[in-house]
Amino acid sequence: MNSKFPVWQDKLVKKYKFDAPVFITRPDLPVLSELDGYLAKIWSSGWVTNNGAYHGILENELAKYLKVKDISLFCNGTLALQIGINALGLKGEVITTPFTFAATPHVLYWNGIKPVFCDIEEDTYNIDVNKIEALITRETTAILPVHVFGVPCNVEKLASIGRKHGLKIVYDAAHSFGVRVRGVGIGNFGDAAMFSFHATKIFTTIEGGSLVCNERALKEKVDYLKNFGIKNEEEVVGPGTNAKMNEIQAAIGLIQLKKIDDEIKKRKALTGIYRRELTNVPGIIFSTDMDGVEHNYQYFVIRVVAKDYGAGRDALFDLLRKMNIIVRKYFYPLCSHYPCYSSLPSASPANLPVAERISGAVLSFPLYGRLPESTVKTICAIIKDICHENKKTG
Ligand code: T4K
Repeated sequence: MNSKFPVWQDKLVKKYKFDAPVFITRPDLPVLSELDGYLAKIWSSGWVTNNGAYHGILENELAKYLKVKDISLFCNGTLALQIGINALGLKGEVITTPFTFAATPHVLYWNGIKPVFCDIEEDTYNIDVNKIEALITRETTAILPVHVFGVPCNVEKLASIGRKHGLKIVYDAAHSFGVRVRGVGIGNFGDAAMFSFHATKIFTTIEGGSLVCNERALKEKVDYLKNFGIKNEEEVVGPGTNAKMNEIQAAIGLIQLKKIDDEIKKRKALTGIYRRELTNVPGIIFSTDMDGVEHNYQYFVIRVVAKDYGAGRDALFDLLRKMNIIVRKYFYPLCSHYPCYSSLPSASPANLPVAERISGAVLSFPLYGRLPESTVKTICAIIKDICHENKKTG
């Protein structure tokens, strides 16, 4: 425990400790009986994967919900992005953010592409559009921005940089299911966009993911590549892999889709409680809704400013963990710190001052539809009490 927290911490732990861990997320799984009808149909058809009936229905339903022309389904988001990048023929260098999950730079690595890390914006934590152009070289083929925590990137500026320099834009939209910018589904921006359907995401097929391609020819290609490159029984168009979504995943997706608006509504209400309760707590910073954006409330993330809160992020993390609140340091460490990337020139901390500072200060809090309001209120009371004790004890 950080020495900034003296003996009063034991009192707080005794007062507030939860009996069971409170996780940052929990999947809103369907009641088992809801699956029965779907499973019976899958069993009786004997068609369990490779473009089955539910797979087709889910593609159509998701395209409607996400307000995109069409969509391709995958066994996870990482392979969706990896295949999309492959299908676009990207090579050389791709500019991306270090403030993301490991999968983002890894999909570049698996395509033989060098990630070039760009610093992030102070307020959105997304790639800093004003720092991208300085990183463009003759080797640059694309930009891979992430809508971090579901907060949209500056899509207009990214599109104009892409046009000006002839670069593709591929979005890692893993966190952004259902987000709309001025009524436009977020998947419509860029050449392609990936949504993750992992168990930790607001819309889940347990493992799963999707790619929105903004050209029909690209969708056709990724659909072949996720199925070994097979076009038909006698034609293989390229060295594909196996990244298909199966029928059980698709059936779960169809059930989940019926509940998604309700899940977002509940998360919005809980986010409102966090925001109301934590306003005016010194040293606790969090984002608010953006004008013209329909948010999905995938995560609730705070930033701790140690000099104002009285202690830093790591001390708060340790104390909350003692209380069985399983907060997460998304995203720490930065991807640029991983041994596989740290020797890249762009990974130098001196090039990424904002990302370095923010990564050392962020903390993700429990947020999911069936999280009780009372738990959120208790967590906020704890954050305030800790601040109060910090001030008292100096
Ligand atoms: N790009 C970005 C920006 C991403 O954030 C991700 C994934 C991807 C790409 C790749 O998409 P996928 O290939 O995964 O579709 C988790 C997820 O595994 C990962 O999907 C996600 N991002 C990342 C942000 O979070 P971990 O290692 O933090 O997960 P884990 O196992 O610690 O789970 C977090 C919490 O979720 C647990 O404390 C409790 C809860 N949980 C988790 C699982 C697996 C459950 O309640 N039930 C579960 O089954 O990575």
